[in-house]
Amino acid sequence: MPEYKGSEIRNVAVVGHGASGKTSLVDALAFVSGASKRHGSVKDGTALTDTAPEEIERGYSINLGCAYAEWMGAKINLIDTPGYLDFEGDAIAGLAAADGALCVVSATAGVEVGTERMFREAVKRGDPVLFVASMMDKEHASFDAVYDQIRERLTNKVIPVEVPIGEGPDFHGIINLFSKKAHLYKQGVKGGNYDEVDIPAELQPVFDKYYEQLIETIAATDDDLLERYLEGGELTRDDAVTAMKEAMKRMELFPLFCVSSELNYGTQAVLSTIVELMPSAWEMEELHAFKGAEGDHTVEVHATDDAPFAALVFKTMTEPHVGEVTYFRIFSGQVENGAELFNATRDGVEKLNHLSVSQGKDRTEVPMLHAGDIGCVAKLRNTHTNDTLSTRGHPVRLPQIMFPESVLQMAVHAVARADEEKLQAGLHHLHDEDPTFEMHYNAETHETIVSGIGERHLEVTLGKLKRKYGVDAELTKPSIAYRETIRATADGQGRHKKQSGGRGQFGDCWVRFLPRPRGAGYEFVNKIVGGSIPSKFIPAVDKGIQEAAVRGVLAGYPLVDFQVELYDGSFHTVDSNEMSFKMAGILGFKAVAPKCKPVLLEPLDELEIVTPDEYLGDVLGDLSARRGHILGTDTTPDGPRVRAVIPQAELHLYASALQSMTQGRATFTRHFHGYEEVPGETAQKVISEASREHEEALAH
Ligand SMILES: Nc1nc2c(ncn2[C@@H]2O[C@H](COP(=O)(O)OP(=O)(O)O)[C@@H](O)[C@H]2O)c(=O)[nH]1
Ligand SMILES: [Mg+2]
Repeated sequence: MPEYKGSEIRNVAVVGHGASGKTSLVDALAFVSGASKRHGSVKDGTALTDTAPEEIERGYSINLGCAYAEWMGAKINLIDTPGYLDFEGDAIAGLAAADGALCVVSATAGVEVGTERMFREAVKRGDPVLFVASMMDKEHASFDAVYDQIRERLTNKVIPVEVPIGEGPDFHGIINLFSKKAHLYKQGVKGGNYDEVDIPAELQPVFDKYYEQLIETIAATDDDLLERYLEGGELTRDDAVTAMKEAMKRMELFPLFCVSSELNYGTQAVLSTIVELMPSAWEMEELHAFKGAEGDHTVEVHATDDAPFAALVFKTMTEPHVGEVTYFRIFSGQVENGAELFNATRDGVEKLNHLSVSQGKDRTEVPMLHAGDIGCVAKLRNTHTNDTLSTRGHPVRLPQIMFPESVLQMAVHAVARADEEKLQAGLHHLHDEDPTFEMHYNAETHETIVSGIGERHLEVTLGKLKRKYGVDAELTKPSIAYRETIRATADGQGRHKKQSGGRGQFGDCWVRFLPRPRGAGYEFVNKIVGGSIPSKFIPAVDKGIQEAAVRGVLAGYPLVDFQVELYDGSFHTVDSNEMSFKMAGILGFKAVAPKCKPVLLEPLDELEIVTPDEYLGDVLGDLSARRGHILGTDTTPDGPRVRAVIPQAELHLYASALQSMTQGRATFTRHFHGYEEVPGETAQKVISEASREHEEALAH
C-alpha cells in the first residue's frame, strides 16, 4: 500500500438505522475500489466489518468496524457503525474518528429513528453529511419517498445529485447530474462496471427537472455563482463541485445519492463523490479546530506531519488469537511502526509493534501513518477507549468522546458461585472495551449492578462475557436499597448482665433517639455527667448502636438519619468491659427504635427526559403511574424536556419502556436524587415481602 498524506485521506463514518444497508455498502465500496478482494455479504456472514461471532449470529452490527477503499489516489477510511440504539456508543465513537458522515437510508424502509438520531448527531458535531438511498434494487424501493422523508423529517437542505433509472427489480442505471451522463449497468455483472451514455431521450425531462433544481440550489449558496447564474451563465462541473463542497462544510447542503450495494450499482460514483466532496483529513482542521490539553494548558492540535503526535483511541476490541486491538485516529503528527508513545491519560509508555491498518478483520502492517489517518495496533499494555496516545515530549490529551449514558441497570450473578471472581474480572475488561457498559457493587444490597443502554446491549455483553472469559452469568432485577428512619423521639434502657461462674459481664445505658433531617446521617451525642458510665466505655455504646442499626426494626433495612443521646447508665467495677457496653448499646437500640415510629425510605432517581412533542402526554402519564413527581418541563431544540423524580423501585427497565412508548425517539439521563419516605400501602408490601424473605432465610 502506498503512503497516504493527510490531503489524500478521507475519513467517513457510515451511519444510519439498523438494517439500512451500511455494512453492505462499506463492503461494496472497499470491494469495488479493489482494496478488498472479495464482495462479502451480511447474509452469509462474510461482510468485511461484521466479524464478531455475536454479529454474524445476529446478522447486524454491534461494534464499529474499520475498512478502507483506495480511489482516485485517495485512501477513504470507512467506519461502519451499528444502527440500533443499544449500540449507539460505537456509532458516536465512529463519528468522533471521522470528518464526515455517509448517512444511509433504506429505499424501502425510508427515514427511521436511527437515521434521525445519527443525522442529528453528525450535525451537532458540525460534520458534512452525504445521504445515500440504499437497496434501490429491492422490491418497493422508492427514491422519491426517501427524498421526501429526508426533507420532511431531517432537513430541507437535502438535494439529489443522482437520479435512479428504474426502481426495485427494474433498477438498472443512474443519472449523474454533475457529469450530465447516465450510467447503465449490465445485468449479472457485479464489478460495478457500467456503460456511460448521454442522457437517454425519454429521461431528458427528468434530468432537466432535477438538474435545474440542483444548479439553482448550489448557486444560491454562493453570491458570485448566483450572479453568474442569474445572468444566464453556465456553471461548470468544477464550479458546481467546489461550491457544493464548501456548502457541505457549512452544513448548508446535503447531497443525496443512490446505490444498490448488493448489485454494486452506483458504488463507484459514491467513492468519487467522497473523494471530491468530503473534506480531507487535512482540511478538517478548519472544521473542528481541535484543541487538547497538555498538563493544565490548552494546546492547539494541527493535522500536519511535523506537529507533535496525538491520536485518539476510539475503540478497543478483544479479538480471538490476537488479544486486544486498539483503533486510533491520528489528529496530529505522524508515527512509525515500532514507535514508542506515551499514554498521557494513564501516564504509561506504549510501544506500537506491528503498526497496521485494518480491512475488516484483516490487518496490513505499514511502515508509517501520517496525520489524519486511522490505524490500529495489537497488545498495548494499558490503553483504553478515549485515551490519547502522544509523546513524552508533548503529553497531549485530546477531548474525549461523549458516550451516551448507561441508563438501564440490572443485577448480575455468576451462575456458578465459584465463577464470582472471574465474573468481576471479565466485567472490568468489558467496560474497558465499551465505555457504555458500566458496573458497580452495591454494598447495601450486596449485588453487582451492571448498566448499559438497553436490554439488548446487556444481553450481548453477557454473551461476550461467556465467549471471551468463560463465565456464565445471569441478569436479574436489582434489589432496591431501602432504608429505615424514625419519625419520633423516644428513650429507654439497654442493660446487659451475665453471671457465669467467674467474672461476669455488666453494661447499662439509657439512650434517647431523635429524628434527623433526610440525608443528615447518624450522630452520637454523649450527655453523661458525673461518670455514671466511665468515659472509656462510651464509644462501645456508640459502636453497639451502629452495629444494630445495620438491620432496622421494620424490615431489616439500615436505620439512618437519627441522633442518639446517651444520658445515663451504670457500671460494675469488676464485670464491666467494652464488650458489655457494646451489648448494652445493641439492647438499647432494640428497646428504643421500635418506639420511635419507624418508617421505610426508598431511593429515588432524578430523570431528565427529552421527547418529541407528540409523545409528551404518554410520557407524563406513564411517569405518574410510576409514582413520579414532575419537577418541571421546558423546551429544547429536540422537543420538550421533562424533569422528574421517581422511585428506583418503579424504574426497572424504564429505558425499554420509554423507547417503545416513543418509537425510540426519546432520550433520558438519570442520576441518584435521594431518599424519601415510602407511602403507606407500598411500604406495607415491602415490609411483608421482607419479613417473608427473612423467614425463608431462617428456615434454610
Ligand atoms: N436487495 C438488497 N439487499 C441489501 C442491499 N444492501 C443490504 N441488503 C440486505 O439488507 C440487510 C441489512 O443490510 P446491512 O448491510 O447489514 O445493514 P446495516 O444494519 O445498516 O449494516 C442484509 O440482509 C443485506 O443483505 C442491497 O443493495 N440490495
Ligand atoms: Mg451493519
